[in-house]
Amino acid sequence: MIYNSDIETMQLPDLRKLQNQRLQALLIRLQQTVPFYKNQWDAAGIDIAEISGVEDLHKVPFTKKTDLRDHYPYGLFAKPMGDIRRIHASSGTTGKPTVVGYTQNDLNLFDEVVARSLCCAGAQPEMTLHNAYGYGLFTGGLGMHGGATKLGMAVIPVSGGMTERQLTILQDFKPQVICCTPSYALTLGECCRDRGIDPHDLSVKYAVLGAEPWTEVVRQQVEEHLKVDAPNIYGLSEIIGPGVSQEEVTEKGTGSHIWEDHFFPEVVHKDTGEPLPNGEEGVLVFTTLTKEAFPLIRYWTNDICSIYYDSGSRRSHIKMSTIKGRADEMLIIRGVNLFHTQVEALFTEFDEVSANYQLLVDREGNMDKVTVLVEPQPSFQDLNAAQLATKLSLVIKSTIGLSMQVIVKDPGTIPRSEGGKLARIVDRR
Ligand code: DLL
Repeated sequence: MIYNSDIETMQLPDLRKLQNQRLQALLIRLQQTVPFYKNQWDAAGIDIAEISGVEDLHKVPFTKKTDLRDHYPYGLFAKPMGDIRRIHASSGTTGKPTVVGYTQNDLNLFDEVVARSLCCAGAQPEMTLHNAYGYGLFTGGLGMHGGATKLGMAVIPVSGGMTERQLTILQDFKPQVICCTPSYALTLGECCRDRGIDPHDLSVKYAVLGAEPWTEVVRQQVEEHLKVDAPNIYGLSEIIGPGVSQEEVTEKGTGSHIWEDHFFPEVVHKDTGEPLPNGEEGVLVFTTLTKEAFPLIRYWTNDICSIYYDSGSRRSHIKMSTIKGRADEMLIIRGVNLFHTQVEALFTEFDEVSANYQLLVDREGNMDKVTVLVEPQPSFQDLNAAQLATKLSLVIKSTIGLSMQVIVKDPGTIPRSEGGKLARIVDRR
């Protein structure tokens, strides 16, 4: 089902016209209401009258996370506090959180894009959603909740964690859809297996997974353990929360549609900031075209992916590839750039390896070194751990170009997600 067919299948020229109108109105509004933008544009010698459409956006400076920090908490809001109806925040790894605000219209927009996303993921009105994203300052829980309600679903607001209780609810409340992080879906799948719960007895058909980078390796294991289809949902608090883009359940593996009538994407070179042609990998940058309280112009997400149109798709909106990782979390090991998803992706060749793994980064003398901890699938009981470690290490070396020690651990010993995002890298330098 397509939630908003007129918009989601709109032909590109019409979509551009809509984006351009929205962009011009936004620039004028921001120049009048947010001193940061006026100052930034004045300093760069930008006359917004000359930005006639999205194709001119590349002339405008980026907005970066540091700009948000510098104006903590409300300095970039374009509406007075009296118009704000909700505040969320994302906890940065360092320093103050990033604070975002929503007017009632923004919350309606949030509901709309999440409703679109849920439909795109296979959900339908009258289905029940087991919502295991965290409720609170994180946008996942309340964001999915609002969109599901708007779609006409019944929402079970389980939130993250308390896995035993989640299993009881999954068995007894009979939801057709679950949403959580991919790493938590792995945890739930494993716990079902360990407790002898037959996934065929569960009613869940769709798992809408996102909030952290993941690959086909995790998808395959979640789909197998829970007997679901598991499409990807992407988003970030600064842009709105979940529902910035969504993978269509019948087009898995081809990328996620960005709802570009509201969130205009660009991909730029990670070092130079130069716009890159569609299909090339770089940093994803968004301009929010319709948000009222906290609009962002050319926001540098730090997420690495590519964007492209897919003429074979039911919807017209541009797609983004899966996120390889965040530019600011990329490891540089002996001169080689490394994202943990690159290692994860290699596990597809090894049926005996589970999706539970961790990268340890250490420094020995002047040399950085990565150790890969993996767990075998419990079903492979007579596995030769030393042989597996050697094979994996060889594939890593030949594909990524780095020598890494691989250690095969006992099943159940590598940390699991307990409800939220899982840190796959432990940097001990
Ligand atoms: O994670 C919003 C969200 C909630 C998305 C639920 C999907 C589902 P933040 O906490 O602000 O917001 O974190 C945003 O998480 O910039 C990416 O680095 C990463 N991320 C989010 N979704 C995906 C995904 C929410 N599907 C940051 N794949 C983003 C890879 C993702 N990374």
